[in-house]
Amino acid sequence: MTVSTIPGLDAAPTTHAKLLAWVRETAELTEPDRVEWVDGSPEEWTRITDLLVENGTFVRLNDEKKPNSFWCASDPTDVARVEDRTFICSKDPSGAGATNNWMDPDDMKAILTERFRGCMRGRTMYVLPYCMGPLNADEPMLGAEITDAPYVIASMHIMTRLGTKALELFTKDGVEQSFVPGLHSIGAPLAPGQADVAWPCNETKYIVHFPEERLIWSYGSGYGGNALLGKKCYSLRIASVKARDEGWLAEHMLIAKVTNPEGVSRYIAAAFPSACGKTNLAMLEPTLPGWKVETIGDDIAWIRIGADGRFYAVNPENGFFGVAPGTDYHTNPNAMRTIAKGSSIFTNVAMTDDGDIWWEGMGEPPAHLTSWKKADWTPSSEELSSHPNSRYCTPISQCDTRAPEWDDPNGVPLDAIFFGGRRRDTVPLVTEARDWQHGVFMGATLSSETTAAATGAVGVVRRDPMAMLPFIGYNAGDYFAHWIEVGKAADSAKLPKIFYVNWFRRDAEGNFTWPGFGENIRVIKWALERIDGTAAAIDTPIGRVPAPGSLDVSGLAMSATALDDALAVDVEEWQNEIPLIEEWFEKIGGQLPSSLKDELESLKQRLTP
Ligand code: SAT
Ligand code: MN
Repeated sequence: MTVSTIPGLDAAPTTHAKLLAWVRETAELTEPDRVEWVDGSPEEWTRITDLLVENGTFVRLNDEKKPNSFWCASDPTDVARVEDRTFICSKDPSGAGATNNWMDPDDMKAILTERFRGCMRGRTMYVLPYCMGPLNADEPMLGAEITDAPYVIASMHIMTRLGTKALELFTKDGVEQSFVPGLHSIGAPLAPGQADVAWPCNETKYIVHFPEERLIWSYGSGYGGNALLGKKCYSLRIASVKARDEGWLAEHMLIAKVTNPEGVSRYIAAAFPSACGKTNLAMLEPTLPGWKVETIGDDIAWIRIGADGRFYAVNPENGFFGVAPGTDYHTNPNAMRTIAKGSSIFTNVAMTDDGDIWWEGMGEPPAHLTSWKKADWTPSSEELSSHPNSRYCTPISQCDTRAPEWDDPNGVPLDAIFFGGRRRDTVPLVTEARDWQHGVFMGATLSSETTAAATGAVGVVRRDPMAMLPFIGYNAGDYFAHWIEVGKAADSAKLPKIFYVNWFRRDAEGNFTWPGFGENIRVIKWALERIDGTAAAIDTPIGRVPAPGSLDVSGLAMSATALDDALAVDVEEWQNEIPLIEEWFEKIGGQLPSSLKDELESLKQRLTP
């Protein structure tokens, strides 16, 4: 088929020359049956979700249980981000650094061009103009995704500002604006007459970033962060490079507004690895009377220094793509209320016989379910009903606890930054950094046990700096140096205080030492009181921890020993941690800032009896 005959190719609703040229070039390469421009309208949502139902990708849920919502089971091999198939193709390998997979950009393009050739045969090529962050930002952060997966369209309707309203900004004030192009294909062309499957994908996957060109190419997967290119690929990997060049931060952080009983509000950001409770914290229902938490974002924060020298954070997303298992009215009632309103997509959870959804952690299971593998499931089944990385995708606009300023283009001023991981030992419930540099050291050495959010073994301790290990779009050593620099560029008196938390510490019997969830407000309260100067702390070799009696445990059924276990700084455990940090810093190599080596040396000294 010659290109000019591809239906829809010439029906572009924009005059943006670069966008048009890229769409044409991509159609020539991928040879789709037709081209469609996505407009983001409610009518389009209906049309695309109907199409997904017709294709067998979606099952419409019972309107009385979950209105306008859909159940979806992916191919069992396409269930999470693929970190070993994710590449940063900078011109020089040192641009990617030790924590990223690297390939020469020309070599990668040669390989992938052959993969993309003809890869959309028998399918529709969709063009999705979108904006990350508010449309009325001074510099709207534009992107365009080309995809052959209607699942991506439905998901991006929820997760981004999608379609016409974004496309208009491409030619704002008559000037062609820059945008991040993202080419995505599931890599499953259809021969004439070939029947499709419910979740087409390719066994070979590539998630590729060209940082100098601000370009994304993704092949072979239809799932989450591999396919919704506005999320991790743009808003973290590419944005982190842009942020480095422009003096700001693109981080894997939730943003929340916390108001105390006196009515004083503060804003916090918190970085935790995927599937370690960011969404739960962002929507936390405090157990302490009079406290209130409102949600601004649950996964990504873009942090810029304002004219007043403070840090201001914006959530680039428009929806939540949260881990489903473990979410219920006890752990995250606000997420449950948000999805109860409908207009949501549920991927790889179980479906009930009456057309609702179910997953592990929701209490007593029904007598029969359809599992995420589309098999009959009963409570006696050996396998889980839902994949551990199954997800709900739901609009922020439905979240009752969203803060009114959640989409303020200027962002919200940050008073505190929390780093946290999942560690059964060593890391206490909360530690306050002595200063910015020490806080950057805490972030740079953050460790966590791996989760099901990425393919590979679960429960293995790894360093996950600032919870950004899979998302730093450049050399991790340069990234740490950038953190130090950004701290210097801000007003030092207004820098957010940095804290390191661990909700997941266990006692000798393997029980969690801290109840977590809504009780985490107690730790946030202590941190905010530290900022106010009203809570006491004691110095330890690793930082400041709550002085006896300063952490509010009123009304909490918790033994004094359990609290001690949660807060303890065990010098021996930390001495054992040192070689791991040394090994990690070795790995980072020559770009590691000397100030972080100094931090390590002084930590070692403080731990020496
Ligand atoms: O698959 S996603 O990258 O969108 C989810 C996550 O890992 O946080
Ligand atoms: Mn995430």
